Amino acid sequence: MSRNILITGGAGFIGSHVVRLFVTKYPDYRIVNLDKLTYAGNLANLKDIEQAENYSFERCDICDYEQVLAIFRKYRIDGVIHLAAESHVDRSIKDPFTFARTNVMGTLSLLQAARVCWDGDWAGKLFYHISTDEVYGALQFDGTLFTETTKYDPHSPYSASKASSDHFVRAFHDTYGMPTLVTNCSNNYGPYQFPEKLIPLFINNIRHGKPLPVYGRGENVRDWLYVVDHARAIDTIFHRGKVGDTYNIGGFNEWRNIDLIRVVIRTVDRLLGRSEGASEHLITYVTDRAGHDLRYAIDSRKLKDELGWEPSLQFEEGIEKTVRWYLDNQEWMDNITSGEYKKYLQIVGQPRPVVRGDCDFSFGSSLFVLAVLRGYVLPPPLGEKAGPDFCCGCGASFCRTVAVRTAVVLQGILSECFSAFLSRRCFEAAVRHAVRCRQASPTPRRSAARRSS
Ligand code: NAD
Ligand code: TDX
Repeated sequence: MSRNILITGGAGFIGSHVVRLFVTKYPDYRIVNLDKLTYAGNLANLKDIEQAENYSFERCDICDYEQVLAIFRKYRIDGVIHLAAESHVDRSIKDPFTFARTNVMGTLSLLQAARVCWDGDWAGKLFYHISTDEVYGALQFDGTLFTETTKYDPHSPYSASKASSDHFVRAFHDTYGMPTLVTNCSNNYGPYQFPEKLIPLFINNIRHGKPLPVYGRGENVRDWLYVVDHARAIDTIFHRGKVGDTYNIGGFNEWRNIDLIRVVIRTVDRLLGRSEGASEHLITYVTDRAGHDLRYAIDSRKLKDELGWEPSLQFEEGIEKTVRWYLDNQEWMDNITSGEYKKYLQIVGQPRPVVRGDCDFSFGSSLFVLAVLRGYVLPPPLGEKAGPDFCCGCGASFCRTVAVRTAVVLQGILSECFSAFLSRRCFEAAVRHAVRCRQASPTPRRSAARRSS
């Protein structure tokens, strides 16, 4: 049967895999890729299929209702697979308006265009909306999983905007009878992902010997799915899913960020001919993401039981393929990490390294940080070299030197901070104590140099 399918966001990461699958698997279908080509949209992702006869591209903002309507009419669209979105949580924290505009208003504009165009003739029509597991909020470390009936509880502006768009899709089903489907998928990884997301960012940084910014303690858990398996699931659900229903898609593949990062490091090191783990020193703990969801994990048994879909790749195989792809496609990476992306990094700045209590951080250097926070004037070279952002990731020998010297110099403050430090046996707690003390009396009260002499 011939179909005219509109795929939005087809120049992005997941969208490009969906477009490729549909263009090659269904030569009778006309596949129209509608994409605004934001920083995340890249037509180079589709180089291999752009000449296919059944493929068309339309540059369009989904929020531009009139243009969307014209595209629906031009191609007599009868099916929509809607992926276009702002998709990066960190960006949503900086700029929530753009997320509400694209993800909520853009989805509404598409729904309304479909409603007007299809005009109540729903036979053979489908509006399939691609969503995320993040709408369900965060799980504890208790083995529970998100199911299709888990209550929505979004925490970031990104997930709030996706949750809102999911509600609009269901509202169009319930109110107008539009045939809709919603799927909520876990974290995807694989080729063509923009390198602001964890896995491609880290592969690129390891290659270039740049720091690997691990948010918080690296203990957050994500459930990873190879992107081609997500595209396969979308194909299955588009053709055989129950209209009006919701399906969760996941890999049953949970990883703590820090463990995943170590796997990525070992894989990149090996494929670059370095000794495995040689790049672990690049791990840099940084300030945590605001509202960072602790754990995501998807129960996709409904999809397996009803439609027979399962992930096809083991994680080790998927990561190996992914790392190889990024290493073999350095030009793709170089092209997108110049220009707009560089500007974005300048605007948001680099995450701040933080002092971590469980790393190789000695008692003396802890005292040093406390002293800086308390406003002591330190003797050179200590005062020049380090500040309150001082981090053990900056070099172990320097840490040790500082530790020994400051332990001597700063004995004077030991008694003041001793109880806070020892009673909690936690360096971060001691720093918080020092910050509170400093807020209470912000003026440096004496010079450590003078005291030590
Ligand atoms: P992406 O950021 O890589 O791609 C988004 C695409 O949408 C880009 O091509 C961009 O140009 C386009 N776009 C953005 N704003 C647009 C607008 N106003 N008009 C038209 N096009 C616009 O995103 P992705 O990771 O491929 O995610 C695709 C979809 O899947 C999103 O809806 C996302 O919420 C969802 N999702 C992603 C993941 C994941 O792990 N990446 C997991 C679950 C669900
Ligand atoms: O530099 C980093 N350091 C770090 O520790 C980055 C970019 C991320 N992280 C952490 C945050 C998360 O716990 O790694 C984890 C994964 O982060 P992202 O790749 O940004 O993904 P996440 O926030 O989990 O959201 C992703 O999955 C669900 C996609 O970006 C969403 O579009 C999708 O809906």
